[in-house]
Amino acid sequence: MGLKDVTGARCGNGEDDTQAPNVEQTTHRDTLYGGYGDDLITALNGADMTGGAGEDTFGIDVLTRDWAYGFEFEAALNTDFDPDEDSILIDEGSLLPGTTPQIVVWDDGTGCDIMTGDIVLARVTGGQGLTTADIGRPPSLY
Ligand SMILES: [Ca+2]
Ligand SMILES: [Ca+2]
Repeated sequence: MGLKDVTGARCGNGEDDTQAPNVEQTTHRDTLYGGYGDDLITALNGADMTGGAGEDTFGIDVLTRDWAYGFEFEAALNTDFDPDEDSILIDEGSLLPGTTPQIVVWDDGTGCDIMTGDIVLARVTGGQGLTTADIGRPPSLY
């Protein structure tokens, strides 16, 4: 949770456009916990996700039109990805046009970032063995 500046906004303030508009957006970051059993957990515009036991599916969805409006979002965080059980889906519409998801393994080898262009969509603890082929890309998660 935090306050985000809205960048790129233009406000009419006379002929002097050097004064930054005083606009803020409050974003609420959810914490999602699956617990026992096989869960589908979807983060919309960033959330903290823990699947717990079972074969969990983690959905990543970012509304790219919100980026276009200048909003920024923290990457989704998956705290307990288990490659033997769990899977990841990224809403196709969350990818920047013309890009495919890229995997960047963390320096300490304990996880990875899933990128679209130079934007981190998700940080996946335990995802260091992921490949692009492991990530499902449905046209919509809803
Ligand atoms: Ca679970
Ligand atoms: Ca699990």
